Amino acid sequence: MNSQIQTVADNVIKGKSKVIAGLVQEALDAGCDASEILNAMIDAMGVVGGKFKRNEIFVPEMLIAAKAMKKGVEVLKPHLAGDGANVYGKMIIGTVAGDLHDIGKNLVAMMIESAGFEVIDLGVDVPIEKFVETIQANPDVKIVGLSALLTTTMPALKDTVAALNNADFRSSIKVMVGGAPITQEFADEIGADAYTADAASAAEKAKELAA
Ligand code: B1M
Repeated sequence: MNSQIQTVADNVIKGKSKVIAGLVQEALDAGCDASEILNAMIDAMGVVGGKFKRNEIFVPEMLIAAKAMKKGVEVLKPHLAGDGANVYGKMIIGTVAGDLHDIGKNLVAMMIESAGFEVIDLGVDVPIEKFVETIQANPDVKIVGLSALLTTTMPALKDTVAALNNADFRSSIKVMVGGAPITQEFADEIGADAYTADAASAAEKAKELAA
């Protein structure tokens, strides 16, 4: 890995949110590819997760690493996003009830927006009713994206999809799911229309579903 990109990744792991924007900008100025920087930052969060699992760090350290990652993504955003022209229609996205993880969901929202959707981001810990109300208030919505990062919130994902599947608007929307513990098998089991493993493939799939 290029040493500047490595420095960005190291500083995400250390949670150096004050310097990260400058480091990302320096890497971009030196000609580093924005997607490569992003992938290194995503891998860095994986390293953070591994350290947490091994009890080498705790929740506060995960939180400051997440803050650093977000600051870095802000600088990358204009370099990753397309022109954002709304050609595919509207999408609603959120992290399911009980789950506070939003970095992956934000990346998915960003990629889908830049692929040509108008994105309504409901944030994290989103109750089922909020998804339903927002879809009812936006009858032109084409896709609903649900993110879950914890094995303990997979049931909330299942319940949210079930509520959408039983709603009278079901035939007018497509339901996409994702997040680290989610698999194609689980998505099929709970009756979602699509599962994707990462933000770039989520954007591709969204275009396919909206076409
Ligand atoms: Co938490 N956490 N966390 N955490 N955290 C994990 C997920 C964990 C794997 C760490 C570990 O143990 N190794 C573990 C879950 C274990 C499990 O479920 N079996 C865990 C835990 C246990 C917890 C707490 C329970 C810890 C505690 O309190 N004891 C707690 C739960 C809080 C809650 O949600 N109720 C908790 C809290 C937190 C913080 C708040 C401190 C912080 C989140 C801050 C934030 O998001 N604003 C945090 C973090 C940072 C992590 C790790 C380290 C990093 C997550 C991340 O941002 N990854 C994570 C470890 C890991 O992932 N290896 C971990 C980078 C991001 C780009 O990837 O989110 O996977 P990801 O998104 C990807 C894909 O999954 C996919 O595309 C994205 C981009 O390519 N994707 C979709 C995501 N959503 C999609 C939707 C789609 C399609 C694709 O369609 C709609």
